[in-house]
Amino acid sequence: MLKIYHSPGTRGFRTIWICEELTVPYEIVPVNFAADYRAKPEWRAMNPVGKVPVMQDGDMIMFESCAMTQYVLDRYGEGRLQPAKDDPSYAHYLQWSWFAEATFARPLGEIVNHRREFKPELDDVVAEMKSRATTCVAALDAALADRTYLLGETMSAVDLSICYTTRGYRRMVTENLPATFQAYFDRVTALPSYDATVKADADTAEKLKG
Ligand SMILES: N[C@@H](CCC(=O)N[C@@H](CS)C(=O)NCC(=O)O)C(=O)O
Repeated sequence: MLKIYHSPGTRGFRTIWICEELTVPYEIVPVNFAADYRAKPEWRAMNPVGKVPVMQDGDMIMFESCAMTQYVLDRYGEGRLQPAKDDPSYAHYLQWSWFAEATFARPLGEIVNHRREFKPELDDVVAEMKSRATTCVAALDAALADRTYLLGETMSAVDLSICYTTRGYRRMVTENLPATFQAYFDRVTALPSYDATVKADADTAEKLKG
């Protein structure tokens, strides 16, 4: 069974959600997010830069949440939640998959890192990162103007990945999303798999406390 090494509230949420939506069996291994734990050789052996999440499938161990999503889709998805490579939407499937982490999540991650390292935080730095993230939200809102999901009328894994990042945006920047994007976020997070993922995330937090 897939093992997802996850700390509550972090990017393992993406991997759990994709498994829930595809009904791929998985087990969560709770990971202590404390920096000193992540710096230990035992964790660096799992993730050499000391981050979470990590996923294990048999002897295979990998990090990077969007790569993990793609692995689960390719290995266990049976064609669900992604277009075929010869489908006209495939290029934009790749585009939004990368955008979710490399462009949209990046300024949000920088706010978290900055707040951890700089006390008091530098307001201009945080404002710049918020502005970059808000530019991403505006781009998503515009892209959704004539469609239900980012690739058109069919939901795909990119919608889950983007909505995971949007959780961070709502927490760190603002809960006020532009109307089209808000309706999309509500639609995607109404999936039963989303509630199951929120519960799995909360259960992981409980296990770490206990
Ligand atoms: N691009 C990586 C980012 C991983 C990442 O930054 N994870 C955060 C938690 S969501 C983390 O471990 N941060 C701790 C740190 O950067 O020190 C991915 O998608 O897995």
